[in-house]
Amino acid sequence: MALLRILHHPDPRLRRKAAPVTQFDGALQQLIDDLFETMYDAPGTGLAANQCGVSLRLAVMDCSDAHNQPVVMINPEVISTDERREMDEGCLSVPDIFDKVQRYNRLHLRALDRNGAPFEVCAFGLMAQCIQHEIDHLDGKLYIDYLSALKRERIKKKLSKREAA
Ligand code: GNR
Ligand code: NI
Repeated sequence: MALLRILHHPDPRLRRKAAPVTQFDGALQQLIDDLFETMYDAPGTGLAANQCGVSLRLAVMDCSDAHNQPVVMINPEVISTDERREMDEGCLSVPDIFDKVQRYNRLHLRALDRNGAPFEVCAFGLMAQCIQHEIDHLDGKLYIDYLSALKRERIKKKLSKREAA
């Protein structure tokens, strides 16, 4: 097990579309374990592989209070959604910044588990929000993309200044 380094905005690696996972080998199991360790350590409710510089369509999540409901989603697809509503959101790659974004309250997800077996879940609330947030990461998107250009510019300046310090 190892803690991975989480990339921060505006790192260009966060902007690449991640590639589907095709090999469910030992290296993948190791990566999944490391992502969980890094997510729980952060702490965060989710972590996408490309936040740690690995450009694969894979994310880990745990939206439970007791941190005892680990979920792995590989090559995820959203099958259906309901209406959107405004939710507070943050991101480990955009540290210490929070804002409101529109997210679907419920969605139906299809994905592969860590062994490559397909599963489907209906998620709502924080879990649904987290799934949308992580799939955005896999597509090279960040939640700040939904904010105004002015807000985004301010956030980039703040984080760039901090990285340089
Ligand atoms: O820890 C996290 N909290 C969170 C809160 C609201 C919506 C999404 C998230 S995910 C975030 C961890 C993270 O950056 N995952 O990519
Ligand atoms: Ni994030």
